[in-house]
Amino acid sequence: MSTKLKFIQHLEKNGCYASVVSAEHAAELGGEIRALHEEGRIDDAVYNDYEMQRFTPNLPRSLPKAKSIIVASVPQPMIRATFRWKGHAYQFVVPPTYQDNVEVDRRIKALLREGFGPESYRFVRATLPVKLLAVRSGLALYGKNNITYVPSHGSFHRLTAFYSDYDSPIDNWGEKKALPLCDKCKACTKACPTGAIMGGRFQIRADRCLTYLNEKTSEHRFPKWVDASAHNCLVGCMRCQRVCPYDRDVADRYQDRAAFTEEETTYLLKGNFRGVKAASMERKLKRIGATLTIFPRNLEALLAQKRQ
Ligand code: B12
Ligand code: SF4
Ligand code: SF4
Repeated sequence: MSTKLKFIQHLEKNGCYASVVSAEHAAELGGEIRALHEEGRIDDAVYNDYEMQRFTPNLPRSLPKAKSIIVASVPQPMIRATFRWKGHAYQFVVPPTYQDNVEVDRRIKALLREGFGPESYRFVRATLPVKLLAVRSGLALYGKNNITYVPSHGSFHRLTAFYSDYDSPIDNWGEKKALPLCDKCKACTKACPTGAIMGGRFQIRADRCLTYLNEKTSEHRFPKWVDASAHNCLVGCMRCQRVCPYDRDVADRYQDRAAFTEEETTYLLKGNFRGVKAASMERKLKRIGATLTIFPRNLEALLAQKRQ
């Protein structure tokens, strides 16, 4: 784990973790992901869907002389929402990290300002492959499910990063490391409903990950090879985290944030969202970290299991 600079201690006192590396590593982070794509280890479809500037990072125009990158981890629970449908109430889950991204960034920026006290530095949000950054900075470890883990919160945390003009005396850059138990454990490989986590290769097949499929807009139907029993969240998937021994202590961290009436559930199952009603539903969905774009497909898939 990272050496404890004063601002890092301040974040820890407030329940978050952080580490810092030299801004010179930004290009390296992007280069590593691009190299995997060039080797054919990231499917073109996944790469192109998520590429954007995070895999070819540039120092921000507003801070061209950034000296460091600060990466932070904020604990997050699963979000639960209740849907009333045909006289029953069903609870469906949205995994950690779908919600509150803006609030998380604001909170970390505020904690950084407090942590540095009178030394006033600038913090500009960095678009980077943040798991790789977190692991190479010593903040987190990779699980074989390719999600990152931090002490106390397991994989239930959101990562965010900022470029800064803070010239850190420490550059926590190191090699990638996996969780100690991953060597022998096969729990996530067995639990993955789509075969995305493979024996013999650490890097997952992201194009097979259920999350990749159910984050797409609803007109993209699920491929035939996805079993109807695979679906387990309103968006995303919790199977490989639920079985992980490092998530044992956080597995019951839920927040109940919304309840949808019979009428609202029927509306979400109809699709073709427009007008004032769509706008107000979008606002309600935002509270649980979801958007209208994934309806009706994902809700249909979950409710279909209840009918069986
Ligand atoms: C694209 C993306 C996806 C894609 C592709 C995921 C993937 N694994 O590539 C899809 C849609 C599938 C996805 C799914 C999910 N995602 Co996502 N996703 C991203 C995004 C935008 C970029 C990730 C990326 O860089 N992928 C490229 C691949 C190649 O990088 P990588 O997974 O880190 O791969 C490394 C390992 O394979 C490792 N490795 C390879 N071999 C070996 C060998 C050893 C020994 C070791 C130690 C390591 C190692 O090296 C690779 C990098 O070089 C980030 C946000 C961001 N800005 O970074 C969020 C992000 C990674 N996602 C996140 C989350 C939470 C998820 C889900 C868990 C959501 C869910 N519950 O449904 C799932 C998990 C799927 C999974 N098992 O990985 C969080 C992760 C938080 C955390 N705790 O780690 C992020 C950081 C968003 C956020 N800000 O919180 N995601
Ligand atoms: S379930 Fe086992 S193999 Fe998978 S990430 Fe957790 S410890 Fe590693
Ligand atoms: S999120 Fe689900 S589909 Fe994706 S790797 Fe984990 S268990 Fe497999």
